[in-house]
Amino acid sequence: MSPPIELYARLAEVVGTAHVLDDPDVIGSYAVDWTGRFRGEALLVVRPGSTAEVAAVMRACCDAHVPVVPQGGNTGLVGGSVPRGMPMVVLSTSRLTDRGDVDAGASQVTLGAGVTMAAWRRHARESGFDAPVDFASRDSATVGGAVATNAGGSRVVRFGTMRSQVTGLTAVLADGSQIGSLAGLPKETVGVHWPSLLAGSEGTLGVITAVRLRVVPWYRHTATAMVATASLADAVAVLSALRGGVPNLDAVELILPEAMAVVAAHLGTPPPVGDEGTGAYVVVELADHEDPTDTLTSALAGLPEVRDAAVTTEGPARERLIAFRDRITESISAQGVPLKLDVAVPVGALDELMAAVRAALAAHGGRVVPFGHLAEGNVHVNVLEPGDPEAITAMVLRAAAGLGGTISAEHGVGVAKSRWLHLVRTPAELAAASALKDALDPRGILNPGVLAAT
Ligand code: FAD
Ligand code: 2HG
Ligand code: ZN
Repeated sequence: MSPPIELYARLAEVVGTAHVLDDPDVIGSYAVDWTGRFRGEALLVVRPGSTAEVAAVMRACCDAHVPVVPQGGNTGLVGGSVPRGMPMVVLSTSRLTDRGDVDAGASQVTLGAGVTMAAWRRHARESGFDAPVDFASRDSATVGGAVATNAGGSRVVRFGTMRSQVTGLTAVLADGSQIGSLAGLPKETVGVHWPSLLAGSEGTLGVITAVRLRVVPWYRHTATAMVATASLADAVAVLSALRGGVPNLDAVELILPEAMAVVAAHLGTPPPVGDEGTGAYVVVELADHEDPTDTLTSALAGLPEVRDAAVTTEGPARERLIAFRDRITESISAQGVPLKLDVAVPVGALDELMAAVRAALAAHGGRVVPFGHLAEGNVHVNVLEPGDPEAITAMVLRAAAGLGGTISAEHGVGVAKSRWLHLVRTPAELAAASALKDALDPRGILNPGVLAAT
């Protein structure tokens, strides 16, 4: 479908013709997601360079009743970052890359929404600080996208999810009005808190244009261990012991044997620890101003559930070890387009969750590749060649919800999980969320279909 000529002209007037893309060969990549599972049709791609330009773009699209998908690095895994169902304008944040100086006294920094997670970390480190959130798509994922999805990653055990890092933001609503502040006041109580409202809203309530984020001390020394246990229950026992008594815990990640097999084959290297009897692998990191290797080694040595362990410090040896966790997603994609389910349950219910997952696979076919973030009871249930994706999704999401958990821990709901929202939200809650959406976006032009319960 060709874009309306008047809309093209109005957008070009706002951002300049170089930043309104309409060549089908160029805009095709903006219309398919990272997994290759979700694709649609982009009417145009528009790349505003400031909050004022984002506001003018939104006013133009609102006047024309044309839907808009905000897009950052397009690394989202739930289909929320690309057009779907109908042709849409893709609003790319790739030019919103301003970076303020790190404010050491406040331990905060202001960044444009299109700054990548890796650039946030680099920028913080240049001033002796660090970014508290990290995950494998860091080179492409943007801070705006990470706030919009309330992303998690490996350091949540220490610093919390993206939501906890936002002390201020600016955003543009569907009609082009601008809200928010970048003052970053640690204390202010004046009603609606825009960061709280927009974190996790997945581009449905507003386009985030800049964020004021916390930075944390940069611990120059990281000790990393890969531990093999006989079972998932033993892995949870290791987690409990570490949480109970080990300082400076920075990550406690989970790899189940099927995922270890896939990533080890992809890397062309056998698992660094464990044997046939391994039921779970745990990646543990401590980060501190002094080398914490001895602390980690002695903590693990005292645990009866540890069958085997390898411990490394910073440098190539750590990179090799961490690749077994960081590169699982990539190794799955190398084998095909997976069904991705991102569930979490209280850690004590992980065994039951995995029993339900395996039952779903036995009943409906597919190869499960499970891994995740042990400290948050978050399992990424990836399924290759799913026999009946709908039936598997139903069983796994119902099991997670039934165990007191959630259907989306950190990737968001997008379009992939929207019809399952009723499992974790009451009719009253869904009605309130829908009323909020209608109030802020009465024409329904911001990311239609995303987070929309059906
Ligand atoms: P996009 O993918 O472009 O968009 C994601 C959603 O946010 C969409 O709904 C979009 O409309 C909205 N959005 C984007 N920018 C804005 C904005 N400025 N204003 C309003 N809405 C916006 N996630 C984790 O939580 N933990 C992990 O450990 C993790 N590991 C990953 C590893 C790999 C290899 C990959 C590919 C992904 C991983 N993810 C992980 C997913 C994570 O990269 C994304 O969810 C990320 O947070 C989204 O950032 P993005 O800039 O790519 O946003
Ligand atoms: C991770 O923890 C990411 O590595 C990606 O959240 C998860 O591929 C996935 O399912
Ligand atoms: Zn994850």
